Amino acid sequence: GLLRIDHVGIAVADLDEALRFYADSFGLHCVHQETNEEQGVREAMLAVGDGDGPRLQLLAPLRPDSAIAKFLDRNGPGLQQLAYTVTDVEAAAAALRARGLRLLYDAPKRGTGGSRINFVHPKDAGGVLVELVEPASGGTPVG
Ligand code: MC0
Repeated sequence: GLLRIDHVGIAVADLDEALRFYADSFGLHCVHQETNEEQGVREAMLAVGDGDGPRLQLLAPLRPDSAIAKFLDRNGPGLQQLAYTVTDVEAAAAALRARGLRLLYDAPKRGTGGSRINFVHPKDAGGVLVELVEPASGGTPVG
């Protein structure tokens, strides 16, 4: 099942500019930054409050043909995805497939910090791109 909200992803055109905006306007700071070539993104994770809860993920495109670039072209900057932590991404994906939802990948891909990820197509999830995240640690609940 879904353990908790892992992060909320926001598409931005320029990562450095967005990081300055979130620091200056909301006092939110980056705790992790990484480039994911396969996903075509530069991404930053921002902690909220004590940092134990869900994070904010800023996603900037690396290439014009990437998912984030397409999203920005269509919608402009804004909420792009809702990610849930799961213990076992393959099991979670199989359970959703069995309920008739389309998963984007046959097998998990690599996400933030060595996590394993898959996505539910937004058309099968009420207009929300849902990401499943199995953390590198194996999804042990925090707190
Ligand atoms: C597209 N649609 C969305 C959407 N993206 N609806 C809600 N949220 C989104 N983010 C809607 C469009 O408006 C359109 O609706 C329909 O879906 C188009 O579906 P499509 O033609 O099948 O697909 P595309 O080409 O628009 O691509 C959407 C898709 C793509 C979700 C398949 O973005 C994708 O593969 N995403 C998964 C990978 C990803 O997002 N990577 C970046 C984050 P209408 O009604 O106009 O037909 S990387 C990440 O997140 C990693 C680093 C991590 O967290 O660890």
